[in-house]
Amino acid sequence: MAKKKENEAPVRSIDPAACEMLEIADACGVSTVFSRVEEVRPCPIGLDGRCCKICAMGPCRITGKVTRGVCGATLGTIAARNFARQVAGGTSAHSDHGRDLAFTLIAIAEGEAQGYGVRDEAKLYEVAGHMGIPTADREINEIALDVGTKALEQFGQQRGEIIYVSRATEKRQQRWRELGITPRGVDREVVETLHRTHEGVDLEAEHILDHAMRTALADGWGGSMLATDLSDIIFGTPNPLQAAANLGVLKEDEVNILVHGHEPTLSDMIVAATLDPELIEYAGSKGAKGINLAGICCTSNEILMRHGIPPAGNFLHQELAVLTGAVEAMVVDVQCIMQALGELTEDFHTELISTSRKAKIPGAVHMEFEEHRALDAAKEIVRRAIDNYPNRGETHIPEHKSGVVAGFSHEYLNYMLGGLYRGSFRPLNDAIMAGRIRGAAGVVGCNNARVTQDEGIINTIRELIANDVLVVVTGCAAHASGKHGYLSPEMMANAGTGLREVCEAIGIPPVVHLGSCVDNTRILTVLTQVATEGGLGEDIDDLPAVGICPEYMCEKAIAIGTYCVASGAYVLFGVGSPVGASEEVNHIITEVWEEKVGGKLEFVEDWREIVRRSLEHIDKKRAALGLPEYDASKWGRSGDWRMPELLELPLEERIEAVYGAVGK
Ligand code: XCC
Ligand code: SF4
Repeated sequence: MAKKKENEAPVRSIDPAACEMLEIADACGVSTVFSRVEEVRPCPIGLDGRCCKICAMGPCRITGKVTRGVCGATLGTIAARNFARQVAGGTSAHSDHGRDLAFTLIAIAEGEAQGYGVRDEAKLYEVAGHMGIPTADREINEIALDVGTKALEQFGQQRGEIIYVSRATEKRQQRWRELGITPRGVDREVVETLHRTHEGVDLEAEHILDHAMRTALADGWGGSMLATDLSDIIFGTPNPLQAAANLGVLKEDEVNILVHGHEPTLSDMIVAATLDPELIEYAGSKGAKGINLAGICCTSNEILMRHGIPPAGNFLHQELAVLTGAVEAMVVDVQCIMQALGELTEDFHTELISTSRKAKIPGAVHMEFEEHRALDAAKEIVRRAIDNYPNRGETHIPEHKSGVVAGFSHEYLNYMLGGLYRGSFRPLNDAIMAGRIRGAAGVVGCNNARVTQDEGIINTIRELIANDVLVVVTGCAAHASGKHGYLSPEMMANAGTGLREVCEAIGIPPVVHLGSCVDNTRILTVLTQVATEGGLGEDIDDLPAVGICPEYMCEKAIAIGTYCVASGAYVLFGVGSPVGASEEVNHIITEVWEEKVGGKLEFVEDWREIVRRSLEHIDKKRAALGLPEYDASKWGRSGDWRMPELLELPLEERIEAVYGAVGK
C-alpha cells in the first residue's frame, strides 16, 4: 500500500492509546471499526430519515421528485416514525436492564441469589418511601421483596401513572398530564409506539412524536431510574474513589479479564471472584502475578463507581483491547458489543465469553449466567481466563492511562454540599445564582466511528469548564473524560476561576462522573432537586443547564435525549440528525417541543457550535431568572490559595486532602 493514510482518512481518534493500537492494526492488516467505517459508506437515504421500510409495498425512499411513499406517507411522517421507533428501541434496552434488576432483587429477598444481598439499606428505605411501601418494624428482605415486586409492576402496568413521575416537580407533572404524555407503564408505551408506527396507524408527525416523548419518559422516569435505584440497593450507592483509565490499565504480568456491556449483575460478582484467594493462587500456578480486572463501556462504569475497577476504554476501545494480545477473557453481557469481536478474537488468544440469556455472538463461548449460582459462575469464568494465560503470545499494551476520581451520586453530592444532617443543594444554587458557576451541563453518551473518537466530547468539556460551567458526565463520555485526564484533580487548574473556587470549597472536581447511561437519571434527580431548592426557578426548563451528547451512536442515546427534552432540558446532539431530511420534524422537536415541554432537541455537527449554543442558552436562562450577568473576571481570588499547594502532593495524598474522610 503506497497510499499515505494520514493525509487521506479523517483523524480517527484523539486518544494516543487508540492511535498507537491502530498503527499496529494497520501494520498487521487487522480490520477494526475504524477501518470498516471507511469501507462502509452510510446510506444517504437512511442517514437523515428518508427511508421507510415498514411495509412490503416499499421500501420507499423519499428523494428527488418522490414526495410520498406508495401509501401516501409524507417525509415528516416517515422521519417521525423512524425516530419514534429509535426511542422505543432505546427505552426497551434500558428498561429491560431495569426489569432484570427487579428480578434480581426479588431473588435476593427470597434467598435465591447466590452471593448478592442488599448492600445499601438506606437506599432501600428511600426507594420504599418513593413507592409507598411501609418499612417500620419490617425485615429487610420483606421490604426488598415488596420493592422488587413494585418495581416489576412498573413495566407491565396498564393504567395510571408510573410511580416515579411523582419525583418530578409538581409543575412538570402537571404539564405532562395536560399534554397526555405521562407514561402509564413502560412496556405499554413501547408497544404503543410500535403499534402507532406500524403501517397505516398514526400518520401525523407531531402526534407520533408526542408519543415518542411519552415512551422516552417511561425510560427516564421508569426503566432507567429503576435500574439506577435497584443497582444502588443491590450493589451500593457510589461514593468517590480513585482509579486509572485507558488501555494502560492492562497488566503485562497478570491475567487480564475485561468485562464489557451494561449490567452490573455479573460484573459485580466477577469483582468478587477475582479477589478469591484460591483463584489468585491458581493464577500464580500458571505463572501470573495476579488477576487484573478492567472494563469497557457501561458495565465498566458500574464497577468503577462502586469498586474502583479501572476502565480500559469506551465503546471504540473494545477491539483495541483485544489487539493488545494481553486480554485472557472478554466477558460480555448486553448492548454495545460489536459482532466483530467474534472474528477478531479468533486471531488472538482472547476468549470472548457471552453470558446473557438474551445475547449470543458467533465466535463466543456461551456461559449463561444464572443468579442462583452467580458466584460459582463468576469463578468458573475467572478460572477459564486463568487457564488461558499460558496461551498468551506477543503483547503490546500502550502505556497511556490517567488518574480518575469517580463514584459520585446525587446522594453523595447532596451530602458533600451540606453535610450529613443538612444535605442540600443550597450551596450549589447559591454559587449559580451569584455567577461563580455560570451554569451546568451534562456531557454524556457514546463514541461513534463516523466522527473522531473523543474529539467532540473532550473539546466540549474543556471549553465548558473554562467558561465556569460545571460538567457532569456519564457513559462513554465519562470514559473519554477519564482517559484524557478530565476526571483527575489536576483538572481544577483548567476550570474558570469561579467554578474552581466552588469546586475547591466543596471538594468536587469540575467534571463529575455520575455513572453509566442508565444513571443519566441521576441527572434528572439532581436537576429536579436544584429546581426545587429555590432561587433558580421552579422547574428544569428554568435552569441554566444543557444536555449534550457529542458522539451519539445508538437508539438508547436517542431515548435519553428525548426524555431529557420532555423533562425540560435543552439537548444538543453531535454527529448528525437522523431526521435532518424533514423540516417538519425538525420544527417539531425544536420549536413545538419547546413550547410544549420547555426543552428542545437539536442536532449540531460541530462541537464549537454546540459550545456556543450551550453558553448562549445558559446566559439566556440566567437573564430570564434575573440573575447577574456572568462575568469571568469577577471571581477567583479567595479560592485559589489551596491549589498550588495541593498540586505538589502525590495523587493519593491529594485526593485524601480534597475528599478527606468521605467515601471510606
Ligand atoms: Fe454504549 Fe453505555 Fe453509548 Fe457507550 S455510551 S456506546 S450506549 S456504552 Ni451509553
Ligand atoms: Fe412505503 Fe408507506 Fe409502506 Fe412505508 S408504509 S414502506 S411509505 S408504502
